Amino acid sequence: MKPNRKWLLLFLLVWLLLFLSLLRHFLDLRSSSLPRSRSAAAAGLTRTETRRLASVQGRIRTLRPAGASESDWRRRRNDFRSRYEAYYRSRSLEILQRLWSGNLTVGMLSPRLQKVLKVQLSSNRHQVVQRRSRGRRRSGLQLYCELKRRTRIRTVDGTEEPFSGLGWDQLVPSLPLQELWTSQYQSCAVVTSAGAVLNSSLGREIDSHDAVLRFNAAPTMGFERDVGSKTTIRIINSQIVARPQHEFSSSSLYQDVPLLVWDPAQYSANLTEWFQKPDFDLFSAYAERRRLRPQQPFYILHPEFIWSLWDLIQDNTEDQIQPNPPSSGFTGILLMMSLCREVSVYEFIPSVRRTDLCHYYERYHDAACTLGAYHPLMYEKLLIQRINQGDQDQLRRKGKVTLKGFRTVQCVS
Ligand code: NCC
Repeated sequence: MKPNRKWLLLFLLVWLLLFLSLLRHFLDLRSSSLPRSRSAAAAGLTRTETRRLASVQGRIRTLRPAGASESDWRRRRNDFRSRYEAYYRSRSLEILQRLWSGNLTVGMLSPRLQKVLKVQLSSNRHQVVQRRSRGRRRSGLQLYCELKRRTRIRTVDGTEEPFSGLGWDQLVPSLPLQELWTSQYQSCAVVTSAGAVLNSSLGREIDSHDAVLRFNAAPTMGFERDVGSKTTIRIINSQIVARPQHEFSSSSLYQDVPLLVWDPAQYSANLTEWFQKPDFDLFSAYAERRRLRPQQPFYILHPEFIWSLWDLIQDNTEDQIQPNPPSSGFTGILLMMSLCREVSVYEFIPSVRRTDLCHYYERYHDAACTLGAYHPLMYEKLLIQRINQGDQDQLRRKGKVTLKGFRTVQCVS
């Protein structure tokens, strides 16, 4: 190559680099001059960036906007997140005290807090037929009796279409879930997966119960001091069986223990419609596990049961609740109240250890895990608070609620 051509090429390259860096600078300026929401503006984020951050119900996984360098974006994202979290923390004691005393409604939360808690009231993806609350606030005993009257645990038993046509009456366990344990348990523990369980040293107390219920991917190994090691039954949602990252077929979490899986059908769907379009495909993994391990008691909650619990929560709440199924936690508490004489629930209603750490077993922070987001979680917690038989000290210090099993209290109808 001639020396002149070489210089020309070098010159063009320098100009190209200069042009690109000017373009990047220009884009940065443009995005920062767009209108912003107040809190996002404080954190230096555009509205699009804010929406991106707030849109994901689970982990805050976001795309870096064009023009922002990785480190710059990460810095701004963390800044935004910590401002939101700081705001939540500054209000969380007040929220907690209201929850402990049962005096909390969504209306009491500022729009900003509702946003932090990602309260989802607007979308109705399960086509729930909304109902008006009767507006009558029942006493603790009346509420307990209403829960007792309306909690009829139901699992898919293979006798209804399409399952009967598929021979599922032979596939599901021959013993109904309610008859799995011959005698009724005296005392049971429900251990939520909340981050606040960490450093609780509750493990020994939890293990002293006759039966312990755990949820989803919550492990005991490595956390024995805080959560104990006994697991009598595990409730899992359909994401656990359907999403590869949970390794349902190989993980020891889901073996050698009775399992109860649930999946939200559309509110008014029949079983055939649900079978054709579940939220996450639980059916193939279920059938496979039943064939491979027929000895493992494994049940599918009937979707009508799930929605009957939603009706129950709505009928006893003055606010309009999220049109989404109750959390595994609420379902689990009612299950154990049907099976046990006394139920201790840990960190469903948060203790003084409250934290925005979502789960005790992973480093992921999101205040919405405890009170908001998809499930009508806050309302579930308020109902459980109303029937708590334990004292305030146990609630505040241990996050422990004590409930009487359904068979121990006589209700006059
Ligand atoms: O988080 P999750 O719940 O598995 O927790 C089990 C139950 O513990 C109670 N909980 C949990 C965390 C927290 N900070 N406070 C709490 O009170 C709740 O009662 C909760 O039900 C579920 O209910 O099945 C849920 O499952 C997760 C997720 O699918 C599984 O963990 C599998 O990864 C859902 N999160 C997402 O889908 C992102 C969660 O909404 C409900």
